[in-house]
Amino acid sequence: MVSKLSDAERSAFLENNPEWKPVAGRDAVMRTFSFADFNEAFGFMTRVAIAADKADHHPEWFNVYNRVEVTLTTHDADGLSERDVKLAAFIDKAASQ
Ligand code: H2B
Repeated sequence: MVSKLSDAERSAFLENNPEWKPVAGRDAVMRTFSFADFNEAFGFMTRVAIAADKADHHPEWFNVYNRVEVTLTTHDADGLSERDVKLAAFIDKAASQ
């Protein structure tokens, strides 16, 4: 069983990661990434997909050409958990490579 972030943990995450925005109506966060072209966007998605599958924790995402919208939440916890915090850190790193 995965537990949800406490209110303090959620606030700390949002404060330390202002590019990740809370999603209206659900306990989730979202960030949009823009790349030079589809090739770079898909390279990013591939790196994230491999790490996410290894961790058994997967993003919700939407891609159009060079843009990738990523939503993170933990379905098993019905809200944000430490798994989303870890995946967000990996995603931010992958996007800057
Ligand atoms: N990804 C996300 N984002 N949340 C989950 O709760 C989750 C997941 N659960 N990936 C995993 C898969 C679960 O369904 C499998 C059975 O381990």
